[in-house]
Amino acid sequence: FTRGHHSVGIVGAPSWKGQPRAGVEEGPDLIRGAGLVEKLKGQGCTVKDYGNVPFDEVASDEPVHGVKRPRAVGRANEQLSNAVARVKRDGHTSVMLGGDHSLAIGSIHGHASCRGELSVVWVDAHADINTPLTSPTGNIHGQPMSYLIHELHSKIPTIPNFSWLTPCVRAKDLVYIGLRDVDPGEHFILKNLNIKMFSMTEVDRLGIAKVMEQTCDHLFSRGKKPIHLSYDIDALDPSIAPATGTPVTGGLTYREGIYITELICQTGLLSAVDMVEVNPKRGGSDAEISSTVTTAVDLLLGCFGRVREGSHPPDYHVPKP
Ligand code: HAR
Ligand code: MN
Ligand code: MN
Repeated sequence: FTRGHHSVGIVGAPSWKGQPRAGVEEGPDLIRGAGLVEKLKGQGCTVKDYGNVPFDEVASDEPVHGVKRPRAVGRANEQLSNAVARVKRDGHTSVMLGGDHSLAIGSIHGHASCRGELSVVWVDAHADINTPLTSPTGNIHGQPMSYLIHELHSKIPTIPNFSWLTPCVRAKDLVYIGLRDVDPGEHFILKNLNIKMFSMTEVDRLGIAKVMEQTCDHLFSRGKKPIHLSYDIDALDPSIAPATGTPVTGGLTYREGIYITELICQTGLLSAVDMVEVNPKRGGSDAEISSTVTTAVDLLLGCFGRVREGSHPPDYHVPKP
């Protein structure tokens, strides 16, 4: 009863194989354990939890073109794409809880398979647009956007278990917010494809309100498409969200992070959200873990109508004495 009624479908994606650090597969259950479903219901949402995707085991998975664990990540994303497509077919806004950010491949593909052309808002310290051949690490969580962008299709080599995947996002339909750790190959791609980006420098220069205004102007200039918000918790400053695999100093404040979700919610076009890279094993204390998880939950609540001024049901009456 805050900003209209939202119907939310939750998909857990407990996989870590797009990067080397154990623990990120605990993200989905941790975020649920912090009361996500109850809190969404408490703000007037209808919620269906589809549970965790039962990812297949992959026996042997040697690197290909430098890409690490390609078969497991490819198969997991195929399964996740099908799970997200089901949530969209059922008429919900999809919430994918990661897991590492390689899972955006399946989440965005499954979303696009039902809704067609999308706008993608990628909130992250990193651009995650390395191709397998520009990647300095071989970790697929640094590569998902390169697999999804039409304009990069010819630069992607054949990788086992990715043959199901076809590009589904146009470079002009992608906006980055929060960047502050971008590799040379990624920077070349961003500039070459003229991809809209608001690095932390632009957040400092413009303020988050103008960043969101310009994000909406850019995305809506060629018509309104369903929005896929892919939120990497490491976009936030490590002082608020320290429990993550690759923290980078100088990030978004809690308030900037929340403001992004409030504005995306207000567009009325939010159709799918990813919340990824929460890793309790990277937290230095219980307080660091809980600050990270609580922030992830608060960002999701902001996506679905929570406003900081407060709210009340339409039939509210002040009790008479
Ligand atoms: N750019 C680096 C790479 O390609 C690091 C990317 C990593 N980390 C993330 N993604 N959490 O947002 O490996
Ligand atoms: Mn990321
Ligand atoms: Mn990141």
